[in-house]
Amino acid sequence: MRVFPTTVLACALALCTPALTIPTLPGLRYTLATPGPKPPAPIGKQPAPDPAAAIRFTYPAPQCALASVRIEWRSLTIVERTAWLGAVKCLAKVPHWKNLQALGKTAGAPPINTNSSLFDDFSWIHQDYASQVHLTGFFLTWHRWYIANFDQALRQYCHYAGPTPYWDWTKDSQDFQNATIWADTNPLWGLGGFGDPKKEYTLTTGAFANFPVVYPYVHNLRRQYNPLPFNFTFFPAEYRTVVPTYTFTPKEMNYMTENFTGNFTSFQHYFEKLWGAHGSIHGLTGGDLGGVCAPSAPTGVCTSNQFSPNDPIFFLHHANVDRVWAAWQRQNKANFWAFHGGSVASPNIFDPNDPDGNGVAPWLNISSPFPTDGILANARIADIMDTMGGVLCYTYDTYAFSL
Ligand SMILES: *[C@@H]1O[C@H](CO)[C@@H](O)[C@H](O)[C@H]1NC(C)=O
Ligand SMILES: *[C@@H]1O[C@H](CO)[C@@H](O)[C@H](O)[C@H]1NC(C)=O
Ligand SMILES: *[C@@H]1O[C@H](CO)[C@@H](O)[C@H](O)[C@H]1NC(C)=O
Ligand SMILES: *[C@@H]1O[C@H](CO)[C@@H](O)[C@H](O)[C@H]1NC(C)=O
Ligand SMILES: *[C@@H]1O[C@H](CO)[C@@H](O)[C@H](O)[C@H]1NC(C)=O
Ligand SMILES: *[C@@H]1O[C@H](CO)[C@@H](O)[C@H](O)[C@H]1NC(C)=O
Ligand SMILES: [Cu+2]
Repeated sequence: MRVFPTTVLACALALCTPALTIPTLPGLRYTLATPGPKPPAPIGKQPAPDPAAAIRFTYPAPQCALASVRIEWRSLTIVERTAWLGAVKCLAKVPHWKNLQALGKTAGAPPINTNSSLFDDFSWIHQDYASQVHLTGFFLTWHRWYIANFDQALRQYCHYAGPTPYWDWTKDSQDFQNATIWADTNPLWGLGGFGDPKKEYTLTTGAFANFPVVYPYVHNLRRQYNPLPFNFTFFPAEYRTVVPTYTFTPKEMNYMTENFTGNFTSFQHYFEKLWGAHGSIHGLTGGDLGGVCAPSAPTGVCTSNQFSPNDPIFFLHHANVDRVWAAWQRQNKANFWAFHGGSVASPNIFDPNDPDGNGVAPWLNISSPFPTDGILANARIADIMDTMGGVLCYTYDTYAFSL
């Protein structure tokens, strides 16, 4: 249900000036205004914006008196859905950012394709930094910053002024294949369904029908439902039979947000472990979101499986990952500023209680700067811990989970 007037929703990130009070959010179990103690060390002034960056935020951030409200995709109006999908397609026409730098150097990342778009650049930096931003202290933190930058790019380059959407996949946990998220095939306001089996599962419905992407090779966007994404030899036998839809039910999200108190490492690890909720959404959706190449892909180009942001639904998926983290942060004061993590991925990826589950030394800390590849705006972990402070100014319409 939509509960906020459009004028409030249209108040884009960093553009809010009116000193209105935040409305009471129905279904909200947590208190927004009590983020608990600030981090122990003062974080000082905001870093200067990088003049070479493509994406710009206002530094220092304005006081977050009125946060923009992120809304579930299916609660957006048709006009808002059309505008968001149009803005993403616009970003795919904005030329490649020429100052993009290959700083991440994850093995297998494809070379930069200069005949591409700013949209493709976002997909590329995820591949370039894949080994630094997964299974490390940068998983939740960097992805929060990454999707905020994508959102800002839609506003900065494509004049998007509507709410930032998220995909509450708990609502689709009963029957993922035939979920309502896939049901809208309208070319203007639909996300489309799964791809056409006769065309290697290329998407032929919705706004992204035949949507061209360039990584890891030039192809059109694919989605191929895969009910058992962990049933292959990479996984130890005990994980191959995990039923993915059980990992992202409302009950599971309540379990996650109500446990792991003060323990950022164990919370993130439970969420990000390869057979967990985050991975299940990638794997079940398959195709580009699952990091899977088509059988007809040229030999030798599929050296990375980290091109999942090719599918714009990535940004709706990760906004919900972000929402679950934000819900956990709001559950207990001990959670709000909790951060711990390494810069190198844990070697024990199949340990269900891996104490190194979010990385090993060299350690990250609350002042660690995000990797940007020269395209994202500069910020440090401390600047994004509070979605309504630092450089951010947003909240979610609800932090509750229900079918
Ligand atoms: C550039 O990319 C577009 C879209 O992928 C493609 O249609 C076009 O042929 C490419 N041009 C060159 C010179 O590669
Ligand atoms: C879900 O959709 C698929 C493909 O359209 C269909 O084959 C299948 O029978 C449906 N399953 C259910 C439970 O409705
Ligand atoms: C998992 O994969 C194996 C090997 O391909 C297959 O024999 C088995 O039937 C699969 N399990 C399920 C539940 O489909
Ligand atoms: C974990 O979550 C469950 C269900 O949400 C709750 O009943 C339980 O008390 C929690 N456990 C701890 C140790 O907080
Ligand atoms: C967090 O939980 C993990 C796994 O249960 C445990 O090994 C670790 O000691 C905990 N860390 C803290 C700081 O309590
Ligand atoms: C925090 O981590 C960064 C690297 O991410 C490092 O350069 C810095 O020295 C660390 N600061 C402290 C206080 O340990
Ligand atoms: Cu990622």
